[in-house]
Amino acid sequence: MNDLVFSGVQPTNQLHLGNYIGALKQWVPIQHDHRCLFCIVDLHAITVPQEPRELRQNILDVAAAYLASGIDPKRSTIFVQSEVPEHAELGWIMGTLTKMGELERMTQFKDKSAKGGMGRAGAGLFTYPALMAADILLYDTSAVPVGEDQMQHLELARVLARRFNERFGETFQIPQALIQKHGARIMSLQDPSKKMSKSDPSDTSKILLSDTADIIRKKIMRAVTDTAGGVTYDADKKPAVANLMTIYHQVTGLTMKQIETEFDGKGYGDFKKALAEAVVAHLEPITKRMQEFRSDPHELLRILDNGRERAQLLAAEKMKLVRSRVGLGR
Ligand code: ATP
Ligand code: LTN
Repeated sequence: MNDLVFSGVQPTNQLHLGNYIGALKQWVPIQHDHRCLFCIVDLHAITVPQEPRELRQNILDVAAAYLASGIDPKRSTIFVQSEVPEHAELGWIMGTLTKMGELERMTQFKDKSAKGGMGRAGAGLFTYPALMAADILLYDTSAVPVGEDQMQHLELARVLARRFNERFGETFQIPQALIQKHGARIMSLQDPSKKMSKSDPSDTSKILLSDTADIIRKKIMRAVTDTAGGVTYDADKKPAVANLMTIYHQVTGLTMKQIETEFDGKGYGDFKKALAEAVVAHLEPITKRMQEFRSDPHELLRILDNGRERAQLLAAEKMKLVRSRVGLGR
């Protein structure tokens, strides 16, 4: 049994607290007992238009965020997806095994293509999940720590692994999703029915990893709450407060019960003040380390070079087997 862990983030816009809690923060402890690959998925990023200069900066920003959050390049491999061309190659093969109907059901595609209509969406946006399956299967990944929004994509990766194995013989490990109980879906601070999202145009809906302490305080004090009072956890009846409690739980380590006890008899104002200070205290060292990594690109580039070499070795070996199974080449 292989125990490899793989995950990735798209270098689009700025990372927010949802990305940190749902993905990065979850990755840090896993490194201690698993081999880990953490990828910056730039080929996925270009499924919606990106400004080339900005994309290149965003790639380094994501690398800096990984490191600042506690990913240790001595333990884990950090690399850029497009620098290991086997991802695109296996993505193509996975695309040939994927049914149009399976892709049409993907809620992320439906959401992202809704504005301009399906006919205008790029074909890459449509086939995005086949490339994601390739990312995962290329390394015989056993577990993929992600936020809840990626469950559907991961389920397809499992289906494609089984389909390939049935058709061409045992080749790929079937990966599992690793989803947290509290924190897999951090919601918008302005609308608790929507997930906190990079592409949300509202600044106050999300806390960015690059926000200053004052901006974080302002955004949290302006976050919507529910009409029913009291800091008690009820995701159905009080979704806004449940979301803020989830964030508090994640940044302090307190359980929901402990949080309820701490704020028993107190109002939302007191809770939000404490939450703001806890988020600031948690993010401040991360934001600072991110800036330090960004001010020394040589160190970042060295880490990414190293990561590419390690990932490349694994990917090349796996693709040799895949090509021979499928009958490609001579
Ligand atoms: P976009 O809004 O452009 O879709 P995104 O905010 O979803 O972007 P991604 O790069 O697609 O960001 O996601 C990176 C990781 O962060 C994934 O594992 C994803 O599941 C997780 N993630 C994204 N948003 C949230 C959220 N609100 N709560 C928890 N995890 C999240
Ligand atoms: N689709 C993911 C990013 C992603 C990914 C992966 C995550 C691409 N390839 C492989 C885990 C494993 C997203 O966050 N939007």
